[in-house]
Amino acid sequence: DLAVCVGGLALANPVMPASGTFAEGLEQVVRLERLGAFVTKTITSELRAGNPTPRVAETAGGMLNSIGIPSKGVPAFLEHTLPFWRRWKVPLVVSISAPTAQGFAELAAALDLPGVAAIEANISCPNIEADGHAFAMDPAATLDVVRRLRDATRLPLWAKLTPNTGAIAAIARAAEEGGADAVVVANTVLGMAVDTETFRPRLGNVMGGLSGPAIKPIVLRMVHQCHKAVSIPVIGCGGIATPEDAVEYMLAGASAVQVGTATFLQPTAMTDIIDGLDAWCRRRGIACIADLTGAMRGD
Ligand code: ORO
Repeated sequence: DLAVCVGGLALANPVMPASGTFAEGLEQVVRLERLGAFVTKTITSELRAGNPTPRVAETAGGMLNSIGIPSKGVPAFLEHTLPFWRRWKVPLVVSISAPTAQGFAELAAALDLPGVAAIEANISCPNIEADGHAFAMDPAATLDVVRRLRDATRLPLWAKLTPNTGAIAAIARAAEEGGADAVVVANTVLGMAVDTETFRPRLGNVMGGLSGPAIKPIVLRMVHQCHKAVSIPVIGCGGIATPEDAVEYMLAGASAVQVGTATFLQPTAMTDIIDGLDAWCRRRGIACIADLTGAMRGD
């Protein structure tokens, strides 16, 4: 049985896309109705153009991006994106961002709509403020924004944390204290790359977020720290590409997992992982995958 309960939602399986990594069009090759949940690309209230190009650079260990949350705003989301995702009858998690805590609260309040199953507060994007700064780098700022969100919506509330901190446990505790139903660990690792021919940065915005295999051990360690620090569920996100990666995250404390960069390389990565988890559980005689959460031994 692959069913899990995570952050106020009952999911048929623990696999969902990482925000921003799964665009329309993939329904041509992926059976979307098989996913545990969908997470949308982050939306904002205001129109945003996003960052200068190039916005993506490949490196040996993973992918750098500095997209900068381009957004068509709420009306386009309501008219187009929401009806698109509703078609597959899978719980829809809407990722949101705003420049202020109040802005987060107002946007969440506007999204308490039929077909929206939960809110993922993206308080950790490294590509919108100077030097990758984000709310989730600071426990007090995390507490404030999550509290305001909690007051603004009855929907299940997930807080997406940043790996760009030495205080992940304290920040996860702040999110829990503020009323989050789950923490998503984590967004991308702030990095950069330089073109040795042109001497220019390989990203238009100079710095960007690193994702993929390079960050898996880092984020896995953070999932473990958060699992020990809080009693709300932890959703793992960072370099998951195989069923074994997902199992590793669950053993370290994740209740569910998000898959991002792997989908760019293999569009069926998520459903392949679901099939692989099913086979893995059968092989090992594991009746409920939920029992894997935090089952790492020797700690
Ligand atoms: N990129 C990321 O790596 N994380 C985010 O939350 C958002 C973006 C982006 O749009 O640039």
